[in-house]
Amino acid sequence: MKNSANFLKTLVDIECVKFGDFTLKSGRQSPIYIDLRNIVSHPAVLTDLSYLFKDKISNSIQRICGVPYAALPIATVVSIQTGLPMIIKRKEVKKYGTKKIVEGEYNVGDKVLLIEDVITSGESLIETIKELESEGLLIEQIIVVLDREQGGVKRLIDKGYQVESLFSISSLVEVLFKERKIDNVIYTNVLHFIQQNSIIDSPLIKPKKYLQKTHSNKTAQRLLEIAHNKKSNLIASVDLITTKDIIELLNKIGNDICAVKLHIDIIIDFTPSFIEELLTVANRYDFLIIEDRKFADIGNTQLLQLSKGMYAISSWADMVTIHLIAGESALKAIQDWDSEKKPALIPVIEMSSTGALTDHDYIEKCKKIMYNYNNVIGAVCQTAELNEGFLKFTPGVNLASKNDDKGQNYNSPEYAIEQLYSDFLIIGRGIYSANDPKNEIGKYLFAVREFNFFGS
Ligand code: BMP
Repeated sequence: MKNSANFLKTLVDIECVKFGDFTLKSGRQSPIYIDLRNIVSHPAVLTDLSYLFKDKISNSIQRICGVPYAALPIATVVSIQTGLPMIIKRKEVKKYGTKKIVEGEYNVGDKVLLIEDVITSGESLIETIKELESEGLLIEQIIVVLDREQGGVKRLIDKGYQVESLFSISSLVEVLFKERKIDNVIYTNVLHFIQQNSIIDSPLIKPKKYLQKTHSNKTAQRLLEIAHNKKSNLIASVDLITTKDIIELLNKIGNDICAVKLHIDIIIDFTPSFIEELLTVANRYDFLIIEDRKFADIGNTQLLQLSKGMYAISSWADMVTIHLIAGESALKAIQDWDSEKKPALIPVIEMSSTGALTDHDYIEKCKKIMYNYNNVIGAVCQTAELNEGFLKFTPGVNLASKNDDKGQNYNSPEYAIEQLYSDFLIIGRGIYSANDPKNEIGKYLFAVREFNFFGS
């Protein structure tokens, strides 16, 4: 028997689940299309499915019935697998002969397991239930293969039925994402779609989040204070290549950001005097500095890269990014480093780009390592969930675009805060490429302030 992850991957292979841009019956656009009817042509998949059902069926069940038509073959294999007899509910009442609505043998009072392939609003299940009940059958249990998370399950539970689903769309995409069957863009698009289309009690409606006020790390505490004072959790990623452009931009948007993120090594006219200018603007407008160096080497080399060379990063950066690819020793070397000025660390544990290799296992390994170090204040990530107190920094935020042509993927500020639970939004081209960056950053500020994210 295959496991659930393999089963879900197969659903994509046999095109029962497709990703793209689909127009639904309702006229709405959807990034996912589900039609399990194709399963009927794949006996091995049907057999796998029957195993998944087998464990869930309660002992009291006496008859199995599938909602016509899609669930009929599923009910059949489950019946064969369990030895429980099946009945069929007709879709249309026969106009001749017995005029029966339910075919097969049953007795009034028999306890029925009702099977459905996909549940949306629950409408067709309710219809079937009514007809079975009018024949004197008792609906003991309902199992659906896939819950579209649009209120159907809740509706039936509210009516007193025992309903469960083998999978939900969220669990489906979660598994496919972890298994690298879909990328981050598809994953977030589908989650977004489910959230937008859920009617009642979607598991994706998460409790409201506020930006925390305190932190045990001094730099993180300072960052949080600035964010709360300015009511801005925006970090400008100023990926400009001349010192003049960088300083000019910071003079325009300095009051609206809590930090600037730089790639110091892309500046073509760098001299140490730039650092003095940078620190002066940072002081003037009160924001912190992140150098997005993404260290990724053995401990000893990292210490040299941090402190030496013409950039001498550790002498001016409040925070630096680091990859944990070299393992825990890279963090330990920085923690044990006897230096007066040590930037706080923000490991990059999940990347925003299409095809990023930062899969679930990698993220989990990174988290396990980084939680042991108090100079690690959080992580750069997208969907990863961090332990309480660790700050989530999310790049790939843009109001105007969904992606660029070089693999970058974007989410809106709303989505980053409400769905990804980000603490700090990192915005690059969305601001610095705008015709009027000051005006543009106002739109991002408006979006984040709308949530009362900073409390009252
Ligand atoms: P932009 O908003 O222009 O796409 O810029 C995003 C910035 O965030 C870039 O400086 C990039 O290096 C950085 N970044 C990212 O985009 N994705 C990641 O996963 C990690 C990053 O540091």
